[in-house]
Amino acid sequence: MQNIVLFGPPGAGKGTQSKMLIKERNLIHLSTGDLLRSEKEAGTELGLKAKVLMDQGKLVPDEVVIGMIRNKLESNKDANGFIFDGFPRTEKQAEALDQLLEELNTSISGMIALEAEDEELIKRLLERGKDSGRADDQNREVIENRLKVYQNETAVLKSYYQKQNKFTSINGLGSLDEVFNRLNAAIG
Ligand code: B4P
Repeated sequence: MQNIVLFGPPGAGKGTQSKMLIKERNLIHLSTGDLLRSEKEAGTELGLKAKVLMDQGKLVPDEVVIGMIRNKLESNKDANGFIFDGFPRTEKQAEALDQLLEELNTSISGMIALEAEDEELIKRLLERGKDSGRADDQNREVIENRLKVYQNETAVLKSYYQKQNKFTSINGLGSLDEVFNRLNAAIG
C-alpha cells in the first residue's frame, strides 16, 4: 500500500494536488475537511457541531476526525493506498493514524509538506471564498486564525514524521502543474 500524507497550511494546495494525484495513481483520497463539509451539508448532529468550529477557523475535536478516518479505512481495506489530505493535524491524530494503519498491516509511506508564505495563502483562500460558499474562506481574520492554529498545533507534525525519516518539503508556489511535478518527483 502507498499511503501519503499531504501536508501544509490552509491554502497550500493539499486538496487541489490530491485530486490531481488520485487521477494518476490508483489511491483513495481522504480529506477530513471534505468529510466534515459533507456532514455539515447533510445537517447531521456532528456536522452542526463541526460547523461552529470550522466557521471560526478552529480544529474539530480529535475523536471526531479520528472516528471518521477509522470508518473510511475499515470500509476500504482492499485499497491500493490512501492520500491523507488535511489529516493528521495534531500529534494525537498522527499517533492514531499510525495505529489504525498498523491494524491493517500497513504504514505511512511518506509525508510531503507544501510550503507557501502566509500572504500568498491568504490571497488564495480569499479568492476561493468569492465563490466556494465557505464561510471560513471569506473573512481575513478567520483565515489568519487558521494559519495561527496551523503554526501552534499542526506544524509540529513535521518533526513527528522527520523522526521516522518520512518527511519531505516542497515549494508550493508556481502553477498547478509545476507543483504537481515536484510532488510526483518527491513521491517517486
Ligand atoms: P480543509 O478542508 O483541510 O481546508 P484547507 O486547509 O483550507 O485546505 P484545502 O486543501 O481545502 O485548500 P487548498 O490548499 O487545496 O480544512 C477546513 C477546516 O476543517 C479546518 O479549518 C478545520 O476546522 C476542519 N478540519 C479539517 N480537517 C481537520 C482535522 N484533521 N482535525 C481537526 N479539524 C479539521 O487550496 C486553496 C486554494 O488555493 C484553492 O482555491 C486552489 O485553487 C488554490 N490553489 C491551490 N494551489 C495553487 C497554486 N499552485 N497557485 C495558485 N492557487 C492555488
